[in-house]
Amino acid sequence: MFDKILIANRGEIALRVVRAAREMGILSVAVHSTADADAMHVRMADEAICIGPPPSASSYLSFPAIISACEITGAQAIHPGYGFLSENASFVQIVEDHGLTFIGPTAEHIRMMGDKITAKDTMKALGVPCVPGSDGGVPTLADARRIAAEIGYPVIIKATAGGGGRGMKVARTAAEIDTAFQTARTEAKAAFGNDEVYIEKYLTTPRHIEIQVFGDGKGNAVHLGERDCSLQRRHQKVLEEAPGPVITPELRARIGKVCADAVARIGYIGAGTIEFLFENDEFYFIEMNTRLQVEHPVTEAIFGVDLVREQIRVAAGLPMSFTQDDLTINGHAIEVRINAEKLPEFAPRPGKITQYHAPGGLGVRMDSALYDGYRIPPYYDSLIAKLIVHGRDRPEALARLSRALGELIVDGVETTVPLFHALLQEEAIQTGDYNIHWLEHWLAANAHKL
Ligand code: MV4
Repeated sequence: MFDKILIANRGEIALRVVRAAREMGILSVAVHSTADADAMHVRMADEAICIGPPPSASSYLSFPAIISACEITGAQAIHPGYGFLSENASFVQIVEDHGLTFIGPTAEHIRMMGDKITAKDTMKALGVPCVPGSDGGVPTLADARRIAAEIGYPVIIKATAGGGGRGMKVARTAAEIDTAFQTARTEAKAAFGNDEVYIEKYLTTPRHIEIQVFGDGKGNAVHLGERDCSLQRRHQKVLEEAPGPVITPELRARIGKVCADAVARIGYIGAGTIEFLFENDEFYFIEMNTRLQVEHPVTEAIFGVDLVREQIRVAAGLPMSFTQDDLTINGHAIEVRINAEKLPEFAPRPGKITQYHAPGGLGVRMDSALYDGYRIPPYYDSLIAKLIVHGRDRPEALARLSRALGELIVDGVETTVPLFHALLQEEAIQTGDYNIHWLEHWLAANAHKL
């Protein structure tokens, strides 16, 4: 096992990794930009090193600064958290070239899943159900017209280098295909330097269901059920829950086994998420994320596992500490993302926290790097806390979320907390009857109340 690891991240996720490392008897090194000298992750880690000025490109994304910080401190491995360098295959290669260990998948697997056409081809070949669509890339407008007509409208054109909602265009009828195709290609070229696109049947009212998988890199893998992340605004998740309100044990076991078998076959190591659209009781693969996700705590809550601990174990060559048979679901968990943003525009509002009180009690987990007097810098993501509640069932989790939100005090900046108080009043939230469009529609009608 490692003696010391470096955390190439900031905020709540850096703190999350510090905590796992400490429980494992592993020393942690925080890195920080000059804007984060007073950050909680810096205070809580065993050591800290400044790696550059505020812009991420010069600090949290700087390969030389981070590799040097490992060499100076003697850290043997790097945990990337999420975002930043977590899905950067070139970084993984450089880490390994320096005799260090990347706590995450191989460069090869990151590259494979980063190219969405390759990811889909791979998953399809492994028996994972995919959205009907083009067989690989669609090079010309003539191909696009022909394939769209074959699939049937509406269709969606996606950039192979995109993902997470970037570089997509819907064509509802044949009259829209020319513009959708050309715009998608032009935007993909400008955004990613790669204009290759593919076409899928556009599913009109699916849910976003993602399966948590975990591999040991030696051909063994498990699944840890699903998360329903359908409540999104502009491709940003707002609330996530596990298990999914409409996923039966039979559906879970079936898709879970398909996913675990697929990642076992490719020799995947560490945490991964296989994203699906779910409509009319069918799963359709869209993308795989080769990182620990923001919403991992809801899975941890219902399975009683520490996913970061497992990431560190398998990176060190140890086996996972559980088998599929050990994994059973206990109750229901919900996470809400608390952002320093002004409603109803969701406009970032950095500033000084004048009063902070975290909720607590049974079934409440607050993942946050906030403290009284903290100054939220303007350079980074506006996520300042994740409130995760766990109950014996979904109604109990909802009641606990309401109670915990009532205890929370964050003064000095505006936050997304009022959104969650309002959402908890909605029948669709209480019953779990929502899809990927529900929140945008609700906001269009209810923004004035926020
Ligand atoms: C789709 C889709 C409908 N049909 N693909 C958006 C993010 C990216 N991961 C995939 N996305 C979508 N792909 C087909 N074939 C609708 C979306 C989509 C969406 C997906 C998940 C959560 C929220 C969403 C909001 C708008 C569109």
